[in-house]
Amino acid sequence: PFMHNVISHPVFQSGDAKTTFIDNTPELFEFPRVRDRGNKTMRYISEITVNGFPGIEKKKKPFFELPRQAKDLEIRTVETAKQILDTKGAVAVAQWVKSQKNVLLTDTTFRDAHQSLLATRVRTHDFVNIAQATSQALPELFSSEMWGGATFDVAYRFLSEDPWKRLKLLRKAMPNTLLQMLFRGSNAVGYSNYPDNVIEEFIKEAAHRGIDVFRIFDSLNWIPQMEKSIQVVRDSGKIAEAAICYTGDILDPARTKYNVQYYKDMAKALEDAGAHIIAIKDMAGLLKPQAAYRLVSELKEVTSLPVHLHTHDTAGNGIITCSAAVKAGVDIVDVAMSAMSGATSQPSLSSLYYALENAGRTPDISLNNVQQLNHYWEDVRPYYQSFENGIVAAQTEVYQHEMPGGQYSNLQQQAKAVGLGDRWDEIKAMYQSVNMMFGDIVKVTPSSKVVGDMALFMVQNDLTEQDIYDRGDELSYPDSVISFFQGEIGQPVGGFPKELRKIILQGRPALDERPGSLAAPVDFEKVKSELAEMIGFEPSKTDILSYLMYPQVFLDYQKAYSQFGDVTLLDTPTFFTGMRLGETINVQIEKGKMLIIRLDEIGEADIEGNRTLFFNLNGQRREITVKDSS
Ligand code: 3PY
Ligand code: ZN
Repeated sequence: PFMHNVISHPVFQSGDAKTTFIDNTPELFEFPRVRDRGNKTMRYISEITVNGFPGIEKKKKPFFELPRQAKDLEIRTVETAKQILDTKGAVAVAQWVKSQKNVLLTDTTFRDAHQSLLATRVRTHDFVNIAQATSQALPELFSSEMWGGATFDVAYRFLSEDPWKRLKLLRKAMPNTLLQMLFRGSNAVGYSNYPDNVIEEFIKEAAHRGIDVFRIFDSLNWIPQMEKSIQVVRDSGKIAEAAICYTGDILDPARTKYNVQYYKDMAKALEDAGAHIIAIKDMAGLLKPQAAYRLVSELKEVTSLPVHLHTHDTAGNGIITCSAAVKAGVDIVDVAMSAMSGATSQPSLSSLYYALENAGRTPDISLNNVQQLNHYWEDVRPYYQSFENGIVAAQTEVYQHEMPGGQYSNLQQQAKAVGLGDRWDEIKAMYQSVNMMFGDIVKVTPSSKVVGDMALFMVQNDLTEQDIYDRGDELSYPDSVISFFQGEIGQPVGGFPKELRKIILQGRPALDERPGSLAAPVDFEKVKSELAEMIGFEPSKTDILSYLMYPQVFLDYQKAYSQFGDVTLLDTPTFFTGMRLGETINVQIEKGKMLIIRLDEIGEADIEGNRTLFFNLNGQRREITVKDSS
């Protein structure tokens, strides 16, 4: 047994403690550090145990078995797309994709699937536990989509996680898989426009830290807002996948704005802008099977680039849409593990496999391995039950309202929050009308939020379209709506409706140029010192970038981190529901270092509402007092 106290160490007492003393006797500093981490972790657990997890109904911690791990995987040795990128570059990957006879797959389980089903709440902990097995089990995948979109914001805001750390851990666990992110063009991973140098630094840093494929889109399909991103991705030696956002219905003669020709022209323009791959980004799941066949066939005629299809299964037709696209020659399709698929998510990987069996172009994968991985997700999904969006069946109504999968449940929550929960059908109908009022625009983050905010605003204030034209210049509109009409997220296809723009802007200035071209570049050194001042340590490049995207969210994350430490180490049931009386949990804080925590007693609340929780931490009794805010 060593002494825990530095002051009582003989070398220290002899007055001979030089700076090497610390290096030579690290164990003296180890104990307080472990104890400090233990205290922070127990403080977090106490908060959650007593007050519940913010934003969800407090409930008793359910009993869960450990998730089944993938077993008896068939190990296949193939040259992976990642190896081709690393040895031969992005153009070689695109050529390799084109030379495949069978359709390739992107697995969206780590990003869009949970964004669309579970409000983006799946934690790094649960990805890391299956990442290596996924990479080994499915070497034939084109890529794993695991970053970007809403994952960035939600990680900091709701999960107390640093998304860059997720990237680091997944990169390490999946060395031979292309890692793919969704990038919102000039909105990066945020909701507003950023100066060009922020876009540039963000992409470079993400590429440096392991992103291989950047799926770049603009929420209004405005190519000038995608060009910079495409160029920087190319310059970083990574794969620039430029997306066409699909809206409307190319086979509906009444919807002429977004016809096949429109999408073909856009594909050609993206190819000219330097894309390596063209994505069809069907974010709401509007692409019906016959339309998919026609669109893919015609795109393949005008572009020499591979075509990658992304759709959502909201209307229940996802597998048929993908099959039709495969028949028409699509090169890659997005699918998810079946336990994380269907409804607002992507179609199921294994279902698509069986749908294509013996039809030619069947994906080259081990279905046994897919099923093994799926066991894990069957067991993990119930951890997130509180975040399920409630859409358990197909909804063909999406063909009318056109709301993206990720927005549906969000807007529903927003509606409930302002007391309009019982007027949801009206809100959906209003969403559709607002889209037409705005000139039929592409709806995806952030433009979809503009339409949603306006629809809520109109229902809340019992306004009709006519009311807006009659007395709209006296109303105060949601900020997102004003900023859209000011041109701050870009120019919609065909321009703004002039009269409505005038009514809503009420004399405010408006842009018709690209906002990013006018924004002053960010002075990174200056931001660095400002941020250092606020957080009390020198921020890393990734900290600075995150702070630039989400200033308050990032600062709140830092504050929570200094209070509770690294809560990503907790298992998910404990993270969301705390501990049961008498329960023991293990928290691996480092290789070979474990916190063994038992909750022995929860004291009564005192008159100020404080409760003391009695724990046993690695054999020692500890007390934590928290305020019961019930
Ligand atoms: C996002 O931007 O988060 C999306 O998933 C858009 O579909
Ligand atoms: Zn999507």
